[in-house]
Amino acid sequence: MLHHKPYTKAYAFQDLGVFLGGYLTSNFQIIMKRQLLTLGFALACIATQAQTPTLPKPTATQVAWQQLETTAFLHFTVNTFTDKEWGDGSESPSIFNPTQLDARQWVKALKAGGFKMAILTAKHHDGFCLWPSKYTEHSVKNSPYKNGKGDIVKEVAQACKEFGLKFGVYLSPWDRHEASYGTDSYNTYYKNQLKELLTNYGEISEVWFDGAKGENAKNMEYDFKGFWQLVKTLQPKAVIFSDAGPDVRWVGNEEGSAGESCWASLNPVGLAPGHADPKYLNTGDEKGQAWIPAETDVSIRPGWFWHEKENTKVRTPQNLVNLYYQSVGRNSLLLLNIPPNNKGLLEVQDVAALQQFRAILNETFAKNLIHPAHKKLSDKALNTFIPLKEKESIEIALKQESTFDRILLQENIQTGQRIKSFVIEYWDKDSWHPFVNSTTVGHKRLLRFAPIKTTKLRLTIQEALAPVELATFGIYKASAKEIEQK
Ligand code: FUL
Repeated sequence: MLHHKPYTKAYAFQDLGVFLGGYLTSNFQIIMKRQLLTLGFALACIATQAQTPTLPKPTATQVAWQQLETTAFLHFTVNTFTDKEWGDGSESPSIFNPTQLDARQWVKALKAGGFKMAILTAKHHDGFCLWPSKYTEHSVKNSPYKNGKGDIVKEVAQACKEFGLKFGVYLSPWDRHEASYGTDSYNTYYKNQLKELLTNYGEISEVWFDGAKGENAKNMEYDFKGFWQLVKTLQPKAVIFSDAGPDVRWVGNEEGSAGESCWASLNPVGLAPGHADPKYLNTGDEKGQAWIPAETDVSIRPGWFWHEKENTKVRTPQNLVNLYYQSVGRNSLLLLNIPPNNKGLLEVQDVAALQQFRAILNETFAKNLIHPAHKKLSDKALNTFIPLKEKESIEIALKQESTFDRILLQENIQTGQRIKSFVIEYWDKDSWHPFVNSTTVGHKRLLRFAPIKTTKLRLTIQEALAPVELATFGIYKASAKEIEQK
């Protein structure tokens, strides 16, 4: 490992203290010398602080969340039976009748697709609850499903536990059914329901606060602070999603694309659910003082809910892999929606696409071609890293001359996100040739390029907010199946 101690202003001030102190020799002078040394040290501390900006850092929960990489959304409600995307709240619970519902089938398919968490729409904008809430009649308890004895939140939570996935809930603040909506007492209604979800279903790992607000929302002032406080109190390990955090943010579009440059940092002042510039959310902000990484939510189908006519429009495995590069590969997290159908099952084509998506990724990233001597860059640990300063380069040898077309970089985000721009060159006969010119890295940067054959590479950090901690460098040859068959 390279060790660097940059000669900063701080060291210069310390040296000044030593230098002045060196002139003084008597007892009095020794006291003076000590004082000067102390002065030098104090100046050194001030200068160090002025020089190293305080960059935001993630909490351990945020790091663990980001490492999940691929998570799943399950959109399911009365819309599944009415062929709509947004219900208006007037739907009768009697239409909700998924006769073959099997939450284990859902979660098993997600597991095979490598998804690490499932987030269920416990309540969408139509107000219909997938659990028998005490606070409304508009729920599964008045539906034919299991003769009103069903609890789909419970079934999914249990299936997640069985298959080792984390579980999260979406509880839409916008409610087009509830009579108290639009008055302050709706906040109490909402908190009561949130409390049911946070206390009766085991560990909740993410709570999704949607920003949509519609026509009956004119006077509604949501008590988001109170909602979030409840989550922090009842499920302290859960991350809270909304457009602008507090823990994780929206990526700013529903097409599955994080910014080409994507900072986990953000300045959330003045932002609120439904009130944030999508472009700002898409790239984040290198000057942002809060760590609020981007979550990329996108559906495997054109709609968020199941529609029979969209059975032929399921994304291909290659298209899903593309989404992975555009989200996880740009310092974000993929939240892919796979909607159950009106029987209560995931469709076979969706299940097959998930499984093949994961097979392609597994094949591509099976073998890192880097030389084993670069252990710190090839082990999976974040805290074994190579420190690199701005303008500094590192040569990276391959195990043997090989052809490859993918590179993976990771920073030790535990101490923040620092790389602003970098270049990668390959060695050919007697000179270096640049072939990658890129920007942010953060948790993960994936690069795709035409195949290159070489024995070594050179990475140069061009700009960085602070000394870089390079945790991973991966060199791969993509699976042939990644190329979409037309
Ligand atoms: C949006 C909602 O309006 C959509 O129906 C969907 O739930 C999506 C994930 O969030 O704001």
